[in-house]
Amino acid sequence: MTLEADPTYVPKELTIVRGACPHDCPDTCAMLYHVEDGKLVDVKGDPDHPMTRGGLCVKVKNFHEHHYQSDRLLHPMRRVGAKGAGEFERISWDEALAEIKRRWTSIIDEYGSQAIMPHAYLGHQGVLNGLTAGDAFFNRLGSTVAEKTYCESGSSTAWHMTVGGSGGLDVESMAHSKYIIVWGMNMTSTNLHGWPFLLEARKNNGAKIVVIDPFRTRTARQADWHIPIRPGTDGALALGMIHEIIAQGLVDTDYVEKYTVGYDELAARAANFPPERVEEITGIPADDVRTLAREYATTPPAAIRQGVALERSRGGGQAIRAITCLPALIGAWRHVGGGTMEMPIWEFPTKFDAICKPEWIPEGTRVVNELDLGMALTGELELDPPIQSLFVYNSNPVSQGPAQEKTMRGLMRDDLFTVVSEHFITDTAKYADILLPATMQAEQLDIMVTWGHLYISLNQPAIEAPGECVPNVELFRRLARTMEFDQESMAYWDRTDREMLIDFHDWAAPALAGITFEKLEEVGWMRLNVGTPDTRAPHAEGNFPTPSGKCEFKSSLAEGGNFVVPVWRSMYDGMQPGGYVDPVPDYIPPFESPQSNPELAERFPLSIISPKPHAFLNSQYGNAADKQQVQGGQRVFIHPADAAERGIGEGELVRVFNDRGSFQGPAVYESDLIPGLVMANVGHWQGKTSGTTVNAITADRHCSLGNAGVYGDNLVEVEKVADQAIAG
Ligand SMILES: Nc1nc2c(c(=O)[nH]1)N[C@H]1C(S)=C(S)[C@@H](COP(=O)(O)OP(=O)(O)OC[C@H]3O[C@@H](n4cnc5c(=O)[nH]c(N)nc54)[C@H](O)[C@@H]3O)O[C@H]1N2
Ligand SMILES: Nc1nc2c(c(=O)[nH]1)N[C@H]1C(S)=C(S)[C@@H](COP(=O)(O)OP(=O)(O)OC[C@H]3O[C@@H](n4cnc5c(=O)[nH]c(N)nc54)[C@H](O)[C@@H]3O)O[C@H]1N2
Ligand code: SF4
Ligand SMILES: [Mo]
Repeated sequence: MTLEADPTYVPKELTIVRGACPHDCPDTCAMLYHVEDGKLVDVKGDPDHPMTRGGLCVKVKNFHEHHYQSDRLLHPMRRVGAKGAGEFERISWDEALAEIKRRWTSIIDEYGSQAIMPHAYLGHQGVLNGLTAGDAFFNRLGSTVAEKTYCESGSSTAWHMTVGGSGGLDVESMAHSKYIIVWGMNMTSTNLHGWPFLLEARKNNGAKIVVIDPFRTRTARQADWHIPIRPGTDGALALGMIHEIIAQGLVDTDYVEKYTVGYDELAARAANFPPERVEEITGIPADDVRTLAREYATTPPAAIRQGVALERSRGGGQAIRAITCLPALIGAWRHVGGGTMEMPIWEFPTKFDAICKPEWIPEGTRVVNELDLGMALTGELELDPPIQSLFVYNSNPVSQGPAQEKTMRGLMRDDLFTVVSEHFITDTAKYADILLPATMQAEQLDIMVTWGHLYISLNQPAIEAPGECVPNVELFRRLARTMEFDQESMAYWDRTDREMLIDFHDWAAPALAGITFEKLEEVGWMRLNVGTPDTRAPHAEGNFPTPSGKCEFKSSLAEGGNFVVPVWRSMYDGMQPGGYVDPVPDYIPPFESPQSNPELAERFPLSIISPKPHAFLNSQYGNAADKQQVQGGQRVFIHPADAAERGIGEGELVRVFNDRGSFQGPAVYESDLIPGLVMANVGHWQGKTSGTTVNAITADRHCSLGNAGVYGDNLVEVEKVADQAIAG
């Protein structure tokens, strides 16, 4: 039988709409939404985008299915069961908004508006729906100001102190590098689209790729040299390298003289870190420290890619200061492909004050750090007035914040009115009194800036929002109307999304020369006007945007006390003066490690790190069956020697614990870890575990710079669960 064309068949019309990935990921991929009859049928990476190169990651490659996931929240809901039980009934938007207004009005009457606290991070990274939407609303409402230091605050503070608001090295320029250090970053999982430039450098220039990481990750396995390091000791290694660069006469004295300040102080500090001492602290053989310093200083162009993991222990910020000094010391910035990359977001001329309206914050309003949420809700942090209402959006603090069990206890409070705007009923959303449904990226308009490359992208809506989902910006527009803000403030909200996006960028800035909103509507994404990857050497002749105009080995921002770094206003606005900060980089030992806290290590002898999951984006996609299959469950990776010492067999259920809490998972023998170190990925959902996840053991304290969290600075003990059961 021959198959004949069906004459009644009408081919569906395929529309392609340009979009951009919304996630808190340095790659910010350019996307092509494929739409058929109003349905999103496929999402592809844009093959023409120099970073995306047509590919999306394992998390997002079936992004269209994510939009239609059956457990998606589509309507406003009200809690009907006990707090945390996850039982809700559908209500209308009008009912939800009226309930919020009623509860907030009574809280404001009784306690004042500061009894309301927002909690948001970068669940969405867009200018409108990530950075913007809530800050202006809550500033106008007069709520407690929530300080957002989940990520990059330590790094950004250190970066600004050293090289100012510079974009630094372009990841694409790393194709020209000859020596590349990937420091505390698992690029093949977390910066997938940056990695090919390193491979190109290896292929074309014979570049050597070095990875510094306590775990032999999938990235480290592909490197030419993996240097295992004890967590939280990178500052000592960087100072050891500085020591050796000076000792071996490898300083670029001309560059240092012309374009840096504080060399003598830095040299004096580094004198305390001879390789033998560095070995004691870091566990890296002294000869390796010497070799690393020599190779790095003598193989131009030399590049350092810094990961966020560096900031997650007590001295993380100072370590990043020391690392960020290295390129100026050897004149690496002279070359295309030389220098260091942290995050280039500072190149984007986004008008943060116009977005967040810091001038709306009533004078004297208090600041509460989001990482202190558990303490704030349980009264451990003495707050007057106490937090009576929490409004969560773009974040999942039960999963991603520290001190998980404390946060859960706080959220159980009967007198706490909790509202959560979400895509799904997450570990945090379970505790909501009111749930509000949010749109996903193919359903909304936004401009995506990024912290991993130099392209600005426009995400255009490709499909209608399902159910009653609204973009965050619309959520706050509705709330502003509900709370009956005055006319002047309503002028902010009465603009269309498009008008806001136009107002929120400085289109006259040199970086946006030749770029207009209309052009972005046409082409989707454009490279900022900051030089091409093949020619860009932003600090070949200094030009550091610091107070001195030089790379500051000795930081002028840290001199004179009252230390506030004016970094990214929307994220770190309200950053408290952090007391004394050493203006010269130093090694500050971790709060918790066997070396720095032997007493604690008697009870909890193992260090733990909880890096990013390969198949989830923080906790997002942790509820998708196909992603769970790739990622596996909440497992506990432990060195075979540490497991043997505890009588733990491979695959046996273990409990990881300290004084703050515990979580469980099967043990996986992992000889690619340094002995004494346990690893468990963050991002798993509690419903898929024994009820808690890795952040149950994380301390709710802050690093010494930028109020960053201490996700990489915790001690634990591990035991077999069976033993526990027998014991009682
Ligand atoms: N697949 C995936 N990609 C992501 C994310 C995700 O959840 N999943 N999250 C995104 C976000 S929000 C961020 S911030 C970035 C973060 O991306 P990365 O900077 O890569 O952060 P991590 O994965 O936490 O840690 C990277 C590596 O640092 C190592 N490490 C831990 N502690 C230390 C230390 O003290 N010193 C050194 N030298 N190394 C250490 C870990 O073993 C890990 O291999 O990734 C983004 N990309
Ligand atoms: N142990 C450990 N903990 C960590 C880290 C670690 O490495 N280890 N990393 C830290 C880092 S670097 C980061 S950045 C933080 C991340 O912390 P979070 O930003 O809280 O991480 P996500 O899990 O991505 O949660 C974002 C939530 O926002 C929701 N969301 C997404 N888009 C929208 C939207 O448009 N509107 C609304 N209303 N909601 C939306 C998502 O569904 C998701 O539940 O976690 C930190 N926590
Ligand atoms: S999560 Fe990152 S790598 Fe994956 S599609 Fe989005 S931007 Fe690209
Ligand atoms: Mo992050």
